[in-house]
Amino acid sequence: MAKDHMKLSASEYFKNDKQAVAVEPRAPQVAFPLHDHDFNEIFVVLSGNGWHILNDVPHFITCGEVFYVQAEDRHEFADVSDLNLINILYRLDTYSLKSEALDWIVEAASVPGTHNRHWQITEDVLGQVKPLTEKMHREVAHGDNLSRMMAESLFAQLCILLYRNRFSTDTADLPASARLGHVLTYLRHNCTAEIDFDEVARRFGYSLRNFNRVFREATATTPHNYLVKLRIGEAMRALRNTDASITAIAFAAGFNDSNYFSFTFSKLTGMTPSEYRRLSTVDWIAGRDPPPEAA
Ligand code: RM4
Ligand code: NI
Repeated sequence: MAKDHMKLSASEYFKNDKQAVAVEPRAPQVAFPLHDHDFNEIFVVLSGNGWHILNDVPHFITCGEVFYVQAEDRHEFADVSDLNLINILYRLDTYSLKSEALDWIVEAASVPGTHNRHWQITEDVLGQVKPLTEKMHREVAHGDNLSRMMAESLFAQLCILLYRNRFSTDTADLPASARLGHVLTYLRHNCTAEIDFDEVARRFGYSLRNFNRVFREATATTPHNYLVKLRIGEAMRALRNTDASITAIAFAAGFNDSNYFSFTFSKLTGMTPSEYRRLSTVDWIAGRDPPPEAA
């Protein structure tokens, strides 16, 4: 059952008909109801956390995560906490300086799977993204032809930067500030396994205290709460896509007690796992905005 959703139009966000790129800093990104667009988006999370639900699939997102969202994708932001992101909007019909890196991003996104339109960049790359997008933002504001070209070329650079850094590298030689992104990737890919944070901190070169502090500053949550949300996200996907038993799903998601799983699940979503399973749309997040009026 398709749920009502808004359709955002380029005319509201692009300065003029010719412009191919728009920059929307979201500091904060507030909860934003289900919508699609007639333009595409690439957004980068700068800090904080929240749920990003993309085509009905919930992702608990934090700092350094990059999402590529196509015009016809339906998505929303919910249950956000100090979520801070930069959203780059673009459209292909007027984009004259098209770069190959964008083609690769688009191509990767067309391969089915959770990680193909979603990846992690490290703090040092984030440090390069910020000035680039700020500059883009200033150029976009002018609206003349040269600024438009400049904005497009900066956008090409951004695509190259994001694409070049989407695959994990060896973390051993990275400075401390650049390691957190790898921790987050590691947790996302291993969240269903048993995780010992002492060991994770050590593995990525932090003392436990320093680890907790750095983690909190970047994500506005604790490592433990982050892990629980990742596991709940896994369980939600399994509840929607399989008919495995709740107990089996709880264990597969990394919980070792199915009562504790159901308790945590209900606390977070306001409904039991089986109630959630029966829902065909994502009405579950406490405090989410009511669906928009149909246009
Ligand atoms: C919203 C949110 C949406 C985007 C619009 C333009 O705050 O970031 O994803 O489509 O802005
Ligand atoms: Ni959007």
